[in-house]
Amino acid sequence: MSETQTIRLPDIGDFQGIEVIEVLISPGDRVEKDESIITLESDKATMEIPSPLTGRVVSVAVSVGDRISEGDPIAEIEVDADAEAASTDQPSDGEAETLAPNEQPTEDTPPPAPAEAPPRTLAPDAAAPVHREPPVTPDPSASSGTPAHASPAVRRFARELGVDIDRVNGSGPKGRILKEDVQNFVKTALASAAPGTAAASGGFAVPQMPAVDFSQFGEIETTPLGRIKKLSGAHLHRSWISVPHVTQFDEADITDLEAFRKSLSREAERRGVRLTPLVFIMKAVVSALQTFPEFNASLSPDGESLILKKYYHLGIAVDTPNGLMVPVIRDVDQKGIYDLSQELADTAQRARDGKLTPKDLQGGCFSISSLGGIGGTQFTPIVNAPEVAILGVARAKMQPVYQEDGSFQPRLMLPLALSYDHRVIDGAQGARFTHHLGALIADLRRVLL
Ligand code: CAO
Repeated sequence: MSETQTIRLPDIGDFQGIEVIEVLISPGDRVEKDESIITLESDKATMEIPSPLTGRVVSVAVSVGDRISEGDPIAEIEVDADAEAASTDQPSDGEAETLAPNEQPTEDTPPPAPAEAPPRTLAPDAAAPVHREPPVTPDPSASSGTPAHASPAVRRFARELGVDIDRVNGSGPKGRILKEDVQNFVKTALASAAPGTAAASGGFAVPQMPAVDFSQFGEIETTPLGRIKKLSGAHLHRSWISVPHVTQFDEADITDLEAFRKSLSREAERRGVRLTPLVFIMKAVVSALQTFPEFNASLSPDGESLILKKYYHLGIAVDTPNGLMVPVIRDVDQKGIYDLSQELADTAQRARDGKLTPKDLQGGCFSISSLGGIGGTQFTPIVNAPEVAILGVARAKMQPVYQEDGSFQPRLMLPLALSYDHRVIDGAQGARFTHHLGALIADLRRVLL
């Protein structure tokens, strides 16, 4: 049996009276769970709101131009009984769980993540201008020179076609770029470019991977990528091709730090937390960022200036069953080791349970990706743009280290890999930062200096 339920606007962070710029459903439409139903736009971010339900749209309570806030009704849905039962049994993807209709968000039932809200799976900051697309364009001369005004759906459509949205002229209200504008752009580009000359643009095009029928070589099984994997994949790809990366390697002698950490284990146990090297590294990173402020910064969208941040929010890469997520631990400079451990453990658990909210994923200044608990000697992390640097931490290993008296001592050495945006950070600064960080980790008393 089906029943009618109301979809309301979930908690989407610090937004009130946010404008509806697109209504993607009409009465009579069928809508699937997680499918976008409306697009909202503030002066800082554009986001799609997904349906928490599968069913038929009975009525739509909002129109383009309306301003809505958390809890306002969006639509009435006649819910499919089967789909509802299925979705109760099997939460989709494991990402932020969806709200039951008419239910207010609570700590245990977090709101759905807006469809385009960055999972900060190495994700763009929702507080920053909406996506900067990779420079794939058939006609750079067509650039309007101003940031594109388009909904996430249109941006996604453009991205799928390899179109740089900033080059498309919008014909919608206030110059908004519509899907038809992207289609016309592609038609014009195809008509004007000679066959096989994607580089007729003067920009560069990523050559298409040829489609291969793998089944001709043996048995295969095709499984769709989850939403988090798709979002993080797009963000990683964008960062990879738009940020000129350099990775600087170094190591820190953590023999003394490890002894200190072990000396605190009883106290940590008493407080109900588990101390790992990561929280000490976080404190050392903040100290290094204070010494090297250009690492705690982002390039302005026009690439003309550097925005230095006076707060210290660190993104921490978390391995979840649904893919990589990078929740943000705020004000690391103001928190002690035990509080940080507790917050890190809680945040990592919520990430793994798919209970992070968009707010948990925003505002990072610098990221740390620690694979030390898993293994490996080194790796090259991808900068979490619009941040300008990321620290990779691999597994510490006991090694014979040469001493000035000619002897070798067994020391516990921690491999560090700092990837940075070479547009902002010079190689010498990268080496200085990494060396300084290594010295801080080796002797945390230096953090006090
Ligand atoms: N060297 C040696 N041992 C380490 C270590 C290191 N660098 N880092 C952690 N360990 C140890 C810990 O001390 C712990 O052992 P004990 O329980 O005996 O103390 C064990 O490894 C497991 O640690 P952990 O991984 O559970 O905890 P953490 O605080 O180090 O990391 C978190 C937390 C959430 C970052 C981690 O669990 C995680 O998800 N890492 C994956 C990040 C990732 O996927 N990165 C790739 C992104 S692509 O660039």
